[in-house]
Amino acid sequence: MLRAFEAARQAGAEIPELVCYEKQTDWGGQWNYSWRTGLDGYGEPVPSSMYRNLWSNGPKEGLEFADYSFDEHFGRPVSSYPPREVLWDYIAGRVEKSDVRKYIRFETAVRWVSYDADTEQFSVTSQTLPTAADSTETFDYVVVASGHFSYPNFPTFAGIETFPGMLTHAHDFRGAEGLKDQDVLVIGSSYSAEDIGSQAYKMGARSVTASYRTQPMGYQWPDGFSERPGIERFDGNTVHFIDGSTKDVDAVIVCTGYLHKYAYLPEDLGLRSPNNVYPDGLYRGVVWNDNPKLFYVGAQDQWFTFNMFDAQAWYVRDLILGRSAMPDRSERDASIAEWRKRFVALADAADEIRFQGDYVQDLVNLTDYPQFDVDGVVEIFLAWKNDKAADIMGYRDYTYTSVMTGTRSIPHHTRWMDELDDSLERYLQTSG
Ligand code: NA7
Repeated sequence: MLRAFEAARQAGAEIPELVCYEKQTDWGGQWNYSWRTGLDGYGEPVPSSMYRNLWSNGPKEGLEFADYSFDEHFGRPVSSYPPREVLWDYIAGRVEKSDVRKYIRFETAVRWVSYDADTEQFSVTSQTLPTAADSTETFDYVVVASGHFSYPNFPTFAGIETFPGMLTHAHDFRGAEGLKDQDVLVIGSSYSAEDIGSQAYKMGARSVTASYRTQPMGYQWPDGFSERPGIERFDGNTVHFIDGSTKDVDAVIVCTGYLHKYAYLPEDLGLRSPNNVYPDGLYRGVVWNDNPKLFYVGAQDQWFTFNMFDAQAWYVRDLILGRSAMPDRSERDASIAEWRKRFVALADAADEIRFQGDYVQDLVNLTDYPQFDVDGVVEIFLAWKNDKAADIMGYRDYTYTSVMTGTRSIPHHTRWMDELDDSLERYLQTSG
């Protein structure tokens, strides 16, 4: 969002006063890894769900910024699935270059936002964590960009209260090294279960069992990795599945997703939605329909990530600057209804990828965000899905071609399965 305004400012536009509140000590959001879980040093909930050995699970060619390529950042081709520290470095390089740190108040938590219909302004009460100093300031617009993968959706299961082994949610999972020689259960069948289960396997778990509620992931898992249906109950460390089978496990990682929760927003401003690609109540996916001075950036579940957030931010910026007109309520309602109609008809992930491509293209067309080959990115994601289906433990060794630069990525010097050092320094070595 700051980068969007800064791009306009650098092109000669007058931009409004900007304040960005950031609870953490540095930028990067999810990519800003913290070893802490639960509460941080100030007693605040730790927002990031990042784990040490996470590598991107989608090709970087799908998320590349249109105005800051990986080539520009690294000065040479790199592989398609960078580890988290490398991706953080890329994000940070771009904002560093655009000089937006000055707008950010780090270690400052927003406590409450309220809207006054008479003054048509928001009051934002925040607290500077190191000093506990409070302040309340007023703003014409508020953009919610605090993400929706911070508050775990943590269901209960019969008997889990006496499970004797390690039990955690994906949100609090920090690394799989401790799972070596363990029998591991992951609950869920989406990206967290897939990736944490794979990490456990990579780090030498004796067995990995994934329990699905609706549909198995269905990959060709290696020996020792299997999928089972839902859980009927736990009995000590024995898991009973609804098909009557049982499995003794040492560790349980609950990968059941996240809640849209915005602790600083009142009921009438807070988005409540399942995790999906078109949450209801947001015009063009970003404008809070009940109060179009409030915006959400990044509220969708996503394939496109960084470049979609960019397209959203550029559009929100243009609405705030008055470059784009805010449609009236009936026009917004009609637009939401049309996109939601398409959304509910989506049959599978490939459909969702194409849908999200159309959504990103729609936003790019409305702004001066650099046009890029969105259909080409859709094709990359569809190829990625096939590559995963063919080789779930090896897909991160595959390479793709950037639609931004035409650069073909290079294979990492070491296969993902064999690479135990996730550091930036190691990544940038030219040989293994
Ligand atoms: P997701 O993608 O929201 O998936 C949540 C998963 O948890 C999904 O498989 C759900 O099964 C499952 N789930 C939810 N509640 C339950 C219960 N009560 N019992 C069993 N299973 C349940 O979250 P992730 O953490 O995997 O991914 C989040 C993001 O991280 C993702 O978008 C990527 O960007 C990375 P369902 O299929 O609904 O039955």
